[in-house]
Amino acid sequence: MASSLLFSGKLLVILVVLVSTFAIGTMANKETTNWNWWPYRNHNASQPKKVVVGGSENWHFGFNYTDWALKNGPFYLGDTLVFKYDPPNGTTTFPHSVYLLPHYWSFLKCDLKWARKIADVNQGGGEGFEFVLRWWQPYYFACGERNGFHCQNGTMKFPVMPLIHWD
Ligand SMILES: [Cu+2]
Repeated sequence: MASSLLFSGKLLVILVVLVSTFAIGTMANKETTNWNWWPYRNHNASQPKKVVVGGSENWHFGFNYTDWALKNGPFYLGDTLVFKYDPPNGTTTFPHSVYLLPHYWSFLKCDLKWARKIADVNQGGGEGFEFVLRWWQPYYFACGERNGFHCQNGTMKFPVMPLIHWD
């Protein structure tokens, strides 16, 4: 009887240690995601940054931009997203563009009906098209070409919820 009490005591200690380790791990992970329910965060580098969407991949068909945004966020108010894509020419078979979709449902469906075009097929050349995250709101970016086909089948879409600098 005494030994089994001792045993369950030990088990409890192990459980507590395991659970707290897990909790710390989860909190650490949260720091790297874009989807923090609390918009304020301590942040040393308060200079707005300029980020090329997709990094060296730029803005093209078939790259997972939602995944890219999750891994490269969080983004902050005042940050600039740069969309780079070739304007149409003799060799470019698939021109691109940038649209803002109005809400999560249209984002899921790649429904362009109420979307706002923010950059046409020619604006991604050179230094690229720059978009500043000015408002504290979710942004749903998508390529609008081929009536949503690039968005749906080419995964040319991603959400951004900018955070607010606390310092
Ligand atoms: Cu496209």
